[in-house]
Amino acid sequence: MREQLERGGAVVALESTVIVHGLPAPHNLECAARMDAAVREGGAVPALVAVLDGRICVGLGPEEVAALARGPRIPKASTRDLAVLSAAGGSGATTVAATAFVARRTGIEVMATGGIGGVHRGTGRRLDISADILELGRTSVAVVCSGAKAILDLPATLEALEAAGVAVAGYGTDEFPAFYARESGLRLEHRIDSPAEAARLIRRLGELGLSGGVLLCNPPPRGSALPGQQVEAMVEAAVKAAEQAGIHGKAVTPFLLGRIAEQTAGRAVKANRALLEQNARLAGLIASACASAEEGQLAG
Ligand code: PSU
Ligand code: MN
Repeated sequence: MREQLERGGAVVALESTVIVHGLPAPHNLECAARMDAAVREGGAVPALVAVLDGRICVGLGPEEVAALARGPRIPKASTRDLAVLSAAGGSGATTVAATAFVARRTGIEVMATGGIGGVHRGTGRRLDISADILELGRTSVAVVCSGAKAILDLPATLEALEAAGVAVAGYGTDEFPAFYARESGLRLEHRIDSPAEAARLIRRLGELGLSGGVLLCNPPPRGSALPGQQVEAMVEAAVKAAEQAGIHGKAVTPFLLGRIAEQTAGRAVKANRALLEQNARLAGLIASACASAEEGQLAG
């Protein structure tokens, strides 16, 4: 991974929270392997990020990935946890926020995930806005995702992204995808249709010296996406259950995702896996396009 970066090759950072907390075993380990392969198919080298015994690791070996997936579950680590864990010799699975920060510091400009965190429903009563939004507002990294997780307040999440200065573009779509579903009814102002176009956008971001990142929103594959209305009904029920159970803070996301997985008899997990793999592949293609654009410029 390091040699690849040093010679200006394409590298894609991957977050580890989705492996530790986002998917049940054995799907998590299988999905990690599929994402790794998908990034390579796209022509790039994957770098899974995690904090292990105080070390901030970029690129894990197969045994380390298997240990993450097998458990015991290490806690979710967002940006604010990085220094604490690293000082105390602790371990953590990095969220999109922490992964973006680590990627940028390492010189990686593209990462892939399923859905980013955002503004939770019911935030009027209890403030819950993911650090993913704040981090992407100050870290110029491109995140290939299927929008924000469907359990969130999606209109409010788009507003928060705007306020934070994060560029948001649909990949082959004019709509903000709803993670499990291809449609949300929320229109996006910008659209990208090829890895080369995405690479140009990422390059401009750097040239203009903008501090924020870009969200490239890739809808889930047609074959496994769930209907938008079904997703909405399930999310509403799951949010009520979380409130009744008094779940809040960083436990909310894993609780809601787990609940939805149960209710769809695995279809949500299947959709989640399919979109993660697809996003990893696209991120690989985009990182490759960025690397060849750079080479072209050096040559020219
Ligand atoms: N996408 C998934 N599953 C997940 C997550 C994303 O398909 O578990 C994780 C990501 O790591 C994201 C985090 O950064 O949830 C957001 O959590 P919070 O709302 O606590 O910031
Ligand atoms: Mn939160």
